[in-house]
Amino acid sequence: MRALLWLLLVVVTVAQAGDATLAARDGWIRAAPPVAKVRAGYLVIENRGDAEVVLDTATSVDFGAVEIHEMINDAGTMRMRRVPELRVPANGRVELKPGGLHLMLFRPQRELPEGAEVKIALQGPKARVEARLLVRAP
Ligand SMILES: [Cu+2]
Repeated sequence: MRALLWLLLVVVTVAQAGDATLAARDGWIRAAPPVAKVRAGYLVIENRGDAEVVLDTATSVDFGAVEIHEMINDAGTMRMRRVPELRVPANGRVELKPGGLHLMLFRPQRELPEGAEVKIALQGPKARVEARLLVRAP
């Protein structure tokens, strides 16, 4: 029975990993001094499916919390604010880049010098994608 459960778990995991609708690429995190408690992360998410995909949760074992943010021009001053979700259009993409949408990475759980790589998972009600982000200078 236990072996069967284990097998089921493997099958479910493979099924998730095999979902090729979404792809994440060009992921990076802005290099910062080791004392930095917050980092900014960027990436491109592509949707090869025929339906819009919503992603509303981001997690990483390397950070205490991950939020989706955007920069807004508030009467001439650039500010950022949390957004509830990312919408990746059908057969399209969403770009997280400096000055726009980004991931806000709180409380690093380990040292992240230039060259380090972290994994981040983005998830929504019907989709999930994993991204690798490389720490580097802009
Ligand atoms: Cu932010």
